[in-house]
Amino acid sequence: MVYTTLMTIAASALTRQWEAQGFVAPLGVLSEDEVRYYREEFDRLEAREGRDRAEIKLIDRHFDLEFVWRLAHHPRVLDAVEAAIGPNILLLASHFFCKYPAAGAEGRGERFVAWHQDVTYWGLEPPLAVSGWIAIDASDVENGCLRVVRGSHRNGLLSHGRAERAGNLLSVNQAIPSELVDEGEAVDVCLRAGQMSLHHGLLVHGSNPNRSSRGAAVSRFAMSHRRSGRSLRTRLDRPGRRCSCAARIAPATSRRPRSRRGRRIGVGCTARAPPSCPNASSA
Ligand SMILES: O=C(O)CCC(=O)C(=O)O
Repeated sequence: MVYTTLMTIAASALTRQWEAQGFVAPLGVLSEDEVRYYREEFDRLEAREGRDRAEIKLIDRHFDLEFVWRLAHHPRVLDAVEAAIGPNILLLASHFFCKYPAAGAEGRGERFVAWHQDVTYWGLEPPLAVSGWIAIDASDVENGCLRVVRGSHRNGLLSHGRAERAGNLLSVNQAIPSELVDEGEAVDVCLRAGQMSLHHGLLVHGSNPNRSSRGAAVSRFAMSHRRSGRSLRTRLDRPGRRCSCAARIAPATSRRPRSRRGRRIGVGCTARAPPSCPNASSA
C-alpha cells in the first residue's frame, strides 16, 4: 500500500493509474516531522549555495549530501516507484527546482518550465523512466505547481525546439512546440508539503510562473528512477550524455542502499561517479 494523509492507494491502483494516465498524485510520503527536517536542510543548503544555484543548479547532490540521498530512497518514495516500475530500481538523477516569485527572482522576471518530456536528452534505450516530484513547500496553481498532460506518455518521444518566451528554467531552453501539446488534457498537480507526484518519463509536463504574493520560493525535489536489469542499455554515443549503469554505487556519505522486501536500488552514475563504476570514464 502507498499512503497519503488523505487516502490510501493500493499499489495495484497506482500501477493502473500510472500506466493509463502517466502520472499519479497526491501520494503522501513525508510526515510533518520529516517535512520540517527536509525544509530546514534545504534552507541551510540554499543559504550556503545562494539563490542563483538553488533555483535549478542543485543537481545530483545525493552524491554528497546525506539528506538528499535519504529523500531519494525514502521507503515511501520507493514503495510508489516500485508500484510503477517494479522492484529493481536505479536512481538516475536528483534535482531541486526552486521557483521564486518574479519579485524575488532578482530582476530576472517570471520563471516557468516549458512543456517537455524528461527522457528526451537522457539517451535511455528504451526511453523509460519515472520521476518523483516531492513538494517541500505546498504547491498550487497560484505559485506555479507542476502541470501534466494526461495520457501524453503514450505518444512516444516528441521533438523539442526552443522556448520563445523568456524565463524557461530548463537547462537548454527546450520546449515542445505548442501544436504538439493537447492543453485540453493539462492537469494542475497541486500538492501539500510532504506529498509526491510520480510522472512517466515520456509524459509532457511543465509549470507556470510563481505568481503568488507569498514571498517564499516554492521548493520541489525531483528525482528520476528507472528499472534496472539485464535489459538496461545506455547509449553513450553522444557527448554530454548522462550515463547510467546497473552497478551498485552508494554515495560516499551514505550507507549502502538496503534491500527491502527483495527490492534493490542502484545509483546511476554521472561524470562525478566513483571510479568503481564501469561507465564512469565514458560519461
Ligand atoms: O517543477 C517543475 O516546475 C518542473 C519539474 C520538472 O520538470 C520535473 O520534475 O521533471
